[in-house]
Amino acid sequence: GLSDQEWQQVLSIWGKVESDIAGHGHAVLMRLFQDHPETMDRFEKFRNLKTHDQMKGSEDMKKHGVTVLTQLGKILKHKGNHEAELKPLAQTHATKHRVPVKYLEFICEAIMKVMAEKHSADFGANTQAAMKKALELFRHDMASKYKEFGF
Ligand code: 89R
Repeated sequence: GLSDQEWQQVLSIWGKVESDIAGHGHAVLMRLFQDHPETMDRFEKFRNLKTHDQMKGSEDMKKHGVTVLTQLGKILKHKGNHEAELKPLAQTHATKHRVPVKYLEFICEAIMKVMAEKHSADFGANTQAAMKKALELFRHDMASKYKEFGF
């Protein structure tokens, strides 16, 4: 697990994400779809977006970015005691949306990249390492739940 200090670093930098959650969420999804276009096929509602400009102008993508990062923030604030939040999320993503664990790794990479771009001054080596650990814990526990759901 993470130390108290590591959680403090994670939640402190997350405060900066929350100052513009729509901007961050949109950037994360843009980054995910650009680096891994196959992930976009999971979304019926985004399949019509073909170009960079269409994605950039999509209010729907912005809205979904808020949904994803708000949920992730709720999970992070539980500092690892996130069973109650993770279970329903793992259930929909395993059994309904069929999102592979590998895709969770991709979005975590996208989150790290966006945070590094937007907050270079506050996202030093220690904070980056703490954030990476928190996202790894999230992915690890999602993967365990996936197994329980037979995915
Ligand atoms: C797909 C990661 C993630 C990844 C979808 C993916 C959308 C929170 C992918 C709709 C799809 C498809 C939907 C349905 C969806 O359903 O539980 O409206 N996700 C919905 O047609 C993540 C992560 C988080 C997260 C949520 C929440 C909802 C939702 C909340 C709505 C409620 C529900 C990890 C950071 C595939 C591209 C916290 C990815 F590949 F990136 F891992 N979701 N989602 N998602 Fe998804």
